Amino acid sequence: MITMEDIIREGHPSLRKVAEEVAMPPSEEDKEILGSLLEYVKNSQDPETAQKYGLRTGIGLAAPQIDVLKRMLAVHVTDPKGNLYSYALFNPKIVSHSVEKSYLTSGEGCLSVDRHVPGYVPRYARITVKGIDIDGNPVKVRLKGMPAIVFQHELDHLNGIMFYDHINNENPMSPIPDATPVDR
Ligand code: K3U
Ligand code: NI
Repeated sequence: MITMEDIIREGHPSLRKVAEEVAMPPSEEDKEILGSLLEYVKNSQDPETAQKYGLRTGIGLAAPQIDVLKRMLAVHVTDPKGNLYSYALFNPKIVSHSVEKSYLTSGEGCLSVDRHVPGYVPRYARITVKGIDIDGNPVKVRLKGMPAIVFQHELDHLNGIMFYDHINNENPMSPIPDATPVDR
């Protein structure tokens, strides 16, 4: 299982690299890695398991964060209505997105960043993502709100981009044009 010791932190060069496509059908090794990403996020949201292993709570994790430069990510997040969005995908890709933007009013956090970085991170308000699930089946999902924001944060990790790269340096809290605020 993945613990905080496996998660690399900002400054590590792998966080700035573009990850490679995963060969399909997925190998057993790649399936194991993808499964372990989702397992981490679930474990970290279970108070007993998180305490036992010292896991920082997360709602997503991407393979480059455990120094595996392959296009794999996991998201496990509940929207305000209580709907669970739980995905583990190989080769995820945004195939369409809204013109409208959104941003998290509380800003974003990252398991690879051990500090608070304030500021609004502009994201697309709605995205459609295609990818391949752990069994090798194609998946197409439409997302908005928090799940869409988390997906874009994790997709950025596959391209060597950190959330704070998107923050306006001069005024981190300046209004983002055509953006809808999202509360956690
Ligand atoms: O921000 C975090 C959080 C934890 C519990 C509930 C709500 C938020 C922890 S940081 C986090 O989960 C990142 C995961 C990372 F770094 F591995 F990508 C995902 C994320 C958090 C906030 C906004 C967007 C993405
Ligand atoms: Ni992150």
